[in-house]
This record gives sequence, C-alpha cells and structure tokens, in this order.
Amino acid sequence: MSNDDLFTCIDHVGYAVLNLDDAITFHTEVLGWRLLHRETNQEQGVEEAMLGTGEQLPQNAQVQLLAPLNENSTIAKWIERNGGKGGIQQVCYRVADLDRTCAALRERGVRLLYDTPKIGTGGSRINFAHPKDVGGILLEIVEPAAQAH
Ligand code: V0V
Repeated sequence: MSNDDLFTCIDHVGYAVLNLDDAITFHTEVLGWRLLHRETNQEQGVEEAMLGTGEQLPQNAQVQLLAPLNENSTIAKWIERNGGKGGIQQVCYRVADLDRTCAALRERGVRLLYDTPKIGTGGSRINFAHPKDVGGILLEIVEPAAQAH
C-alpha cells in the first residue's frame, strides 16, 4: 500500500434484505458462503450478518446482509424505494485511518454523512460518503476495530 492510498481494499458489499434469516439461508445453503458474524445495530436500524468465503484472508471482501429493524430504518426506506425488493445498498472501502481519509475526502469536496464516526460491525468506526458525491453509490468507509483509536 502506498502512503498516498486512502483505501486499503473493498471491505464488503452490503445487500438490503427483507428477512435476515432467509437471506442467510440462501447465501450459505445455495451460494455456499459461511456465516462469520451477526449483530444488531440499533443506531443504524439494522440487523446484520457478515459472510465470508475461501481462506478468509484479511483482504478478502465480505458480503454484508442488512435487514431493517423497523420502518424508520434507512434499509426499510431503501427497500421501499426499490419497489419492495432487496438489492445492493452500499459498497464499503476499508481504511487504516478513518479520520485521515474523511478529512482528505472533505477537502476534495465529498460530503460525509456524519461529522464524527459512528460504530459499525464488530466495534469498527464508520462513516458514509453521500451517494450524490460518489456517482450514485452509497460508499461506506470502515476502520476495523483492531485499529480503532
Ligand atoms: C439513497 N440514495 C441512494 C441510496 N440511498 N443512492 C445510492 N445508494 C443508496 N443506498 C439516493 C436517493 O435515491 C436520492 O437520490 C438521494 O440519495 C437522497 O435520497 P434521500 O431520500 O434524501 O435520502 P434518504 O433519506 O433515503 O437517505 C439516504 C442516506 C441514508 C444515504 C442519507 O440512507 C443514510 O443515512 N445512509 C447511511 C447509513 C446506512 O445506510 N445505514 C445502514 C447500514 P435522488 O432520487 O435525489 O436522485 S449500517 C452498516 O452498513 C453498518 C452498521 C456497518 O457496515 O458496519
């Protein structure tokens, strides 16, 4: 990784799903992924699962399944806007230093959704770049918990 790189790798792709148990069953039994982690994030309004495959090296991207906790959830809104169906809601890039990356993106005119980072999967620190500033893609940025400070 070059010192100029803002991002380390693709951390995960996030799918909005209607029902978490059904989506886990499909991804494990039909697609052959493995369930690595599951949690509820009240602040983000989601019930979520992380899935992995292969050797699960640190740089291997994961699949994240996101089900709405309630009707006010951003995931519920996304599904409603998508005609009641699930789909790709976000792509997430991993970083070594979230504060540095967010500062650089702000300087380059990209709006971040939160002034200060929120807590994401497994105690990670997260923020999101606004879809309007990223070509229509909701871009999550994550600093994994092991590096959190
Ligand atoms: C909205 N838009 C999207 C989008 N959501 N475009 C691409 N991908 C998405 N997921 C578009 C929408 O079509 C509009 O475009 C425009 O953005 C603004 O829409 P809006 O109705 O004003 O916005 P809302 O109220 O739907 O909110 C959108 C944002 C919201 C992105 C602000 O979803 C948000 O706060 N997301 C960040 C938090 C989140 O997604 N949490 C769940 C995952 P037009 O129609 O104007 O062209 S939690 C998670 O990932 C965790 C815990 C983790 O990984 O650790």
